[in-house]
Amino acid sequence: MIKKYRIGNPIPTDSVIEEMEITAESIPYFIRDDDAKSLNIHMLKNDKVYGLGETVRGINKRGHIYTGFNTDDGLHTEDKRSLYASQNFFIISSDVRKLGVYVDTPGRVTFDIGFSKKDELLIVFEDFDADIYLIEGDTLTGVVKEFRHIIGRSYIPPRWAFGYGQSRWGYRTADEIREVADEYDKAGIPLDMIYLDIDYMEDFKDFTVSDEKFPNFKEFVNEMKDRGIHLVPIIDAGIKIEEGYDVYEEGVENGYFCKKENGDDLVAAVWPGRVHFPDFLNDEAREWFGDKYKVLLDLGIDGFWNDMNEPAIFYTEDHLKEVFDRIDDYKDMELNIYSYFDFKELVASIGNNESDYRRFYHEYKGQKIRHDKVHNLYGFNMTRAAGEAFERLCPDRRILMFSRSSYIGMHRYGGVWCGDNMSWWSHLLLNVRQMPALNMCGFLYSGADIGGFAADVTEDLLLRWTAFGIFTPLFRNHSAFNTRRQEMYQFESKDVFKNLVELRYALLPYIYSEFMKAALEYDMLFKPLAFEYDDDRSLEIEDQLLYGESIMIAPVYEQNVTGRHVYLPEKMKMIRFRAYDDYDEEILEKGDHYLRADLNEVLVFIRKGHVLPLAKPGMRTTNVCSEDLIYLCFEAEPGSYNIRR
Ligand code: MIG
Repeated sequence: MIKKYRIGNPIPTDSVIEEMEITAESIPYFIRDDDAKSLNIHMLKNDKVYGLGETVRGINKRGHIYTGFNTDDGLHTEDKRSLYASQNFFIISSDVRKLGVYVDTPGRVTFDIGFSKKDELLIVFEDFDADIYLIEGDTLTGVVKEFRHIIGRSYIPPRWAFGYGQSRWGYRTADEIREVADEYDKAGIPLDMIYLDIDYMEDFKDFTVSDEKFPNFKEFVNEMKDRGIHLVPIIDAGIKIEEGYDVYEEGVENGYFCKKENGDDLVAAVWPGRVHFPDFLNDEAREWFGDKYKVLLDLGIDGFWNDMNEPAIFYTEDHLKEVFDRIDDYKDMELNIYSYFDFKELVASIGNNESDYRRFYHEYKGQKIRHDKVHNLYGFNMTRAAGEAFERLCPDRRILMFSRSSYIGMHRYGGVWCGDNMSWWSHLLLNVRQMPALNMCGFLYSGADIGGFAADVTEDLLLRWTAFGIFTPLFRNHSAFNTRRQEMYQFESKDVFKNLVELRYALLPYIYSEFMKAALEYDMLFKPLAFEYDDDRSLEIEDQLLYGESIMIAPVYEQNVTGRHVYLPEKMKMIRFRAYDDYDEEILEKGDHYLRADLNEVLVFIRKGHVLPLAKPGMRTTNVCSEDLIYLCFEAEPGSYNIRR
């Protein structure tokens, strides 16, 4: 059962699409404190808390404090409270109750989940205006499904977007892209996508392509498409201030950019230098910006990733000026231990400074609203601009779209990637733990930068991360320009990478079917064990996941090991894959096992009464056919598996 309550006078977010009556009574279970602008709920000793989407730490969120305030922070350490997304839905769960809570508020909100007091979950609002949805159900999956119904169906990408994609910040020319495709083909490693980072643009201007670096872009897109490879360009939020640049000029002329208090367009700086930010919250501006994607669609592009849409800010012109004014004070000063830190802090304060979010306004639903009040909706509405435009421009085609920043509601228009992680083993594990939480909030087409974005990857980390990445719908290897090259063909074990990616392609009928079921039935693709098993051990497993209806996975996320402990909540059939057509099978009893999983091996466990179909892989998703499948079964008939095409 789901009920909607209201606090104050919330700004609508459009995250919930179902019309619901507001319940007149006060919010049950919670203690409301109007002075502290908080809601407080007591947690039972064995309550677990699941959800909150893309955040740090474990599957069970208890014991940390999280802030819903979208932040461009490239260092995802466990002390962090905010990352790029605000996905304010969680479930408090024990054998006594399963209570889903969606806190719908577009501004800053903090979830203190047993951080200050171990048995209290305290929600503190910056503005005490919010819609609160409470969902009581018998099962975790039931609660999730009810929630997902009211926020609408999750985005479904084109089928080819379930292939493998190579990306890197720093592919500067068409020839470099050709080389990536050639090397993958030479190594026999399947590939469907190559991503274009900001390097493809002319001076980092959205919807332009550098003629010098990518001459005859349209032909190039076609040439790659003939090879079965989709080019997927990045789009940034900031629009370069430059006379003669149509996007800039139209935006200024029509008043489509975010404005300061005095009505001037806000001037900030990001990659292109000085920029304006489109007001994606303004219906007209959103439509205008969405139509711009047509420039690239017309060149044959059919997928995009939206970046820097928290929005990330290197500095605003006004704040920079204030900093320069204050720097003068330090000129004649000898920097002692205090002033040294103050000075450093002062200079560092120009980037992603929260005070900048109070310097500009949106025209949202007929009202002028200061940015910080609706901050978490910015990336959502950038992606919505694109999604709504695709519906207008090419209603019969699916376009690939995923974003860095997000809010619930955006899941209807695109997926997410988890931003700038590091080539760290702990971030592989974080990737594992974020997936089910993202799924709960509706974000099905998601994944992290496989191998890690920043820092230098090692071959074994990339192998292990790939062995998990073959299960994430968004399966993309991405890295920053100043790191060790991270394409699979750069490493010695090309054949192992080939086997892993081929296994992904062999799994495509299953992955696609399970993704479609999750989308159409408002279900999750990745589930913590606790969602289907209620024995004490299952409730605490943080490094194994159920994946679709048939299997459990247990990724290896530690260096220098040749196996791992796996807990089986029931009897299952283990498949130890070395390749799609080379594997060991063994039926294992419920309980604890230490299982070998070498660098070239992937552990999959078929659940009782279930079937795992496998196709013959191909170099592109289009070569993988959903007919003539091999069926790996555990006490089930092959015909019982329902393939979705
Ligand atoms: O400030 O476009 O998260 O994936 O490679 C960095 C360059 C801007 C951040 C994205 C990353 C991308 C990078 N971008």
